[in-house]
Amino acid sequence: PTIATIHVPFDLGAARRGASQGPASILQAGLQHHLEDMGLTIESLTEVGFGGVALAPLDQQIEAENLNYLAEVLEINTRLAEVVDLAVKKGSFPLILGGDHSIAIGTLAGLAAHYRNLGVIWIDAHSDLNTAATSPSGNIHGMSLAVSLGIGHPSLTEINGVKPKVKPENIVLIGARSLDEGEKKLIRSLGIKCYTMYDIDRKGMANVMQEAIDYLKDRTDGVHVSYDVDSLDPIEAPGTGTTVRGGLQFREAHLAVEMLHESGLVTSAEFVEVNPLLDEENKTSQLAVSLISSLLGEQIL
Ligand code: DIR
Ligand code: MN
Ligand code: MN
Ligand code: MN
Repeated sequence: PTIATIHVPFDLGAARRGASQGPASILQAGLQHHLEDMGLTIESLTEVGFGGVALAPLDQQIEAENLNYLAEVLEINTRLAEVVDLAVKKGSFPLILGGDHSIAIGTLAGLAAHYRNLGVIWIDAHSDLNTAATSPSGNIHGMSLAVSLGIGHPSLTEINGVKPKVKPENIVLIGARSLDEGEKKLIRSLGIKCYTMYDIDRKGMANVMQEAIDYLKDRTDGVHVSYDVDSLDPIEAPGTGTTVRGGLQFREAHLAVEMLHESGLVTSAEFVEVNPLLDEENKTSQLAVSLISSLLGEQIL
């Protein structure tokens, strides 16, 4: 299908500014040409932003504790959900470029209405399963998967009506190595499938991905890949706001998306948390281009 590229230059869900420059930087690193060289058809790019409208006063209208920039996160995700919804309606493959990971709220809200059982592969050093009550930071990019499960501030869980957007049994976490106490409890109590770095070390990425694919294949009618670049080791991806040592190696990260492409299950994807302000010679943006290409079918030979 045609690829609908959706840029979301937003970083108020994160701990640090700069992820808002991720989409431009990934584009600058040659995404468009690369995908066209692969023979893919790319729709003209859509940007989801505030269009110069200041939203600060809205902040006081929503009662919320430990939810930083809730009004802005709500607004951007409401807009993103509409754009993603439209892209799916048109039969395109939505490719969302973040932006911090709070934008998964809008992505999944836009996708949800089109699937009975949407699968989600969440590739991340974190699980983003916090709530205002469990979050150590108040940053909503650490809560987006919980919100998508219907757990969180009602203004966020109710975007686009459908609630929840995804069921716990249709989620697979890959690459986790920094989980907060409340997140661990939620993973256990909901029985969410979670392949930590320990599991990847133990079984190897090929086995982990095969298990993940086999697990999702029969129970889902579409699979969304939510790829946080902090899943990679900081040596490979220094340009991101919350690096954690002991992450995915370059080839492990690629093998995961190569196998996902091969599975034929993937129906949408987002790449988030690229922060060019923290990057070294655009390494992380270039990495994003290469991961996106692999997910969309680029092969070595
Ligand atoms: C941490 C960091 N668990 C939090 N989360 C991040 O603030 O909730 N997610 N960085 O990608
Ligand atoms: Mn994340
Ligand atoms: Mn992360
Ligand atoms: Mn290439």
